[in-house]
Amino acid sequence: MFFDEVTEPIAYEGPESDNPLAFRWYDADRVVGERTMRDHLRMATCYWHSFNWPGDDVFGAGTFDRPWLDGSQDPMTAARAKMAAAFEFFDKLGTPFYSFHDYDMAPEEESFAKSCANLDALADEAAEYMEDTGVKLLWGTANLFSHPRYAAGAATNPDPEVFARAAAQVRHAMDVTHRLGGANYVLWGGREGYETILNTDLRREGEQLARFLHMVAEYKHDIGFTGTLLLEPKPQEPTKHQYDHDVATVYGFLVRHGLEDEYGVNIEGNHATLAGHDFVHEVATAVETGIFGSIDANTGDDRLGWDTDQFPKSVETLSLVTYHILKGGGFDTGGFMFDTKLRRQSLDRTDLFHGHVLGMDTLAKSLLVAQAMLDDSALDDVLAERYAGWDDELGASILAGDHGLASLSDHVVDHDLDPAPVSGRQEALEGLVNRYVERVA
Ligand code: XLS
Ligand code: NI
Ligand code: NI
Repeated sequence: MFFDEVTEPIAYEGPESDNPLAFRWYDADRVVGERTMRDHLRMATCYWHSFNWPGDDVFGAGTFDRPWLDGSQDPMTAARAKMAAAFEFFDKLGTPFYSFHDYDMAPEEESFAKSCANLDALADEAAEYMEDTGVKLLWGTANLFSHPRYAAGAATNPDPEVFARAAAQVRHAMDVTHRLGGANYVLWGGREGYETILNTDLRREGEQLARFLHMVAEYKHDIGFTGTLLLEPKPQEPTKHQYDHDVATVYGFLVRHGLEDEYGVNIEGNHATLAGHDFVHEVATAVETGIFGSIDANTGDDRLGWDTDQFPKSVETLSLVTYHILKGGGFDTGGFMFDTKLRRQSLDRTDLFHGHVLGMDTLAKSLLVAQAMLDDSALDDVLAERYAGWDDELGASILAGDHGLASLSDHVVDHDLDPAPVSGRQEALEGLVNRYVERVA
């Protein structure tokens, strides 16, 4: 046992509870609209920040109490201890899913074949833990950014041998994800970007990336993997310019290369704000373009311009996000995955529970707010009224293509048109959303 301070699974105790290790809003079996909270939110814990990261930063060493990361152990023994800790945590916390990178789970070796053998052996053990605990895999992915060989990119590397190495790695990570019943496979292109245009051929790198993504999609069909392929947009960090800048950029790239039916997006809250967008903007754009897939549920700091990956805590922000997800029909294969890091001073193992309980309760309460707004058509009615003209004769005939500039010009002159501006009522609507947040129960 690694989490001795938490002896029982975290339980729902209701909003009045002061127990910091109980849920005040997340009541897994509670039915909200047409699904239980568990099935709506499909929450997942991540292997990397939670179990692989010792709490180091660019200025200092690890601060966390993580015995399974003890570097003096044999790497496979340490990986097994880490897996035991991870599944004990998932089970006590009650997130129904988890996610991992290949080399979070298994130690990477100099030889690719040996790294694959490590991962295969550990994946077999993960399958047993999954069977015993009922925890499922939301998604798997390959780490194509940590090793120095990927410093200049994986698929977008100037050296085709690096491309080949990345392809081999993704193939194996997809095989393992498939074997473990993963609901999705994610590609985050942390190094698929560039530092300076002086050494970068944008045309070549774009073509390389498209070829890579076509190969991944072909392989998915070859092996009969039925999960969803997801790209995770991020504008920068670690590279200065990342090609998957935001949802709209990814959508344009997919359409340009005929990939829009093969890929969706995994939208991360902190990446949205790094791109200069509201989190909900990214979600609404994905829903509207038909590529919404999954969420990395985290948040940045209001004043820090980097990916701090904090646990989500704003019900207001997440209510709007969840509202747009519900409007789009809810999650299909995706879910809310905690791609979240504790602060470096949150040293104790139990702090991992505090972070996740905070995030899970925030999402659960947000779901209730979103469902209430949906049930009352509160925001839908506003839109219907605001755009009503487009359903009337003039609007409909414009959209149907019955007009050109000349005929519209005649229309304006004939009717002496002088449309009056109307209020957008932003503050009234913000107050409306606040009332939902206040009154939810
Ligand atoms: C980093 C990304 C990463 C992906 C998985 O910023 O969020 O954690 O989610 O490779
Ligand atoms: Ni992420
Ligand atoms: Ni991130």
